Amino acid sequence: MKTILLTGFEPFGGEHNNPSWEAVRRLDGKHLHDGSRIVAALLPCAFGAALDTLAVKIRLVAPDVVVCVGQAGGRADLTIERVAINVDDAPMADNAGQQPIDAPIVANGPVGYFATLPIKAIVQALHAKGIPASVSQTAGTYVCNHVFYGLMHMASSRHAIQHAGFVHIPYLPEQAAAHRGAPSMSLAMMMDALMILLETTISVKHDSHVSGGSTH
Ligand code: PCA
Repeated sequence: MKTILLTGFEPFGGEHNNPSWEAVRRLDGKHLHDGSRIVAALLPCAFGAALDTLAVKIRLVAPDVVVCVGQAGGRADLTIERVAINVDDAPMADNAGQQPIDAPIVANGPVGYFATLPIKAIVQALHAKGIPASVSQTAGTYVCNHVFYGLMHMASSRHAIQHAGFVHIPYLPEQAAAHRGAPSMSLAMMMDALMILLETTISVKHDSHVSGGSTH
């Protein structure tokens, strides 16, 4: 039985809600098939503060698995992030009014970290349930990548964390209605997808050797 820390973000960029928190908060206290328990936490959409909050939660919850979830408006499917990079380059101010440009997240830290989730097996498990999903080769350079990199940096020295990674999810239908032509996914499907992702993470011993790559 494991403890899973699952985080979502507060709304940003003028949105009224953030699908990541809407989905994650509804999974708080839920159990996986083996009895592992989910603990949900909300992160501010702010450089620095988001990682401070995550660090406090990790200390309090002592999780075996940490998965952070964020909104990627415009993406059409659930994207399992492969790699976090050591740079903040914000295309817009965060919720605290900060807009770092080309700043390292961890001074002298490694250029990048790979997620320690079975990203290919997760995509396969989601497809098997009819849920659109793919591996993503970039989590961007905004607050989500910042949190992903900071999480992997913490996990690299906290060996109790067996798996850690990041997932981007599309807009909710009600958000897409305000962004003409933008793709969306229902809240129920997002919640199912996150449960499948976690079940796969704790049950798969070796990730699938299938391509999740792209040419761009
Ligand atoms: N998405 C943003 C930050 C918070 C969120 O939900 C991002 O992709 O960086």
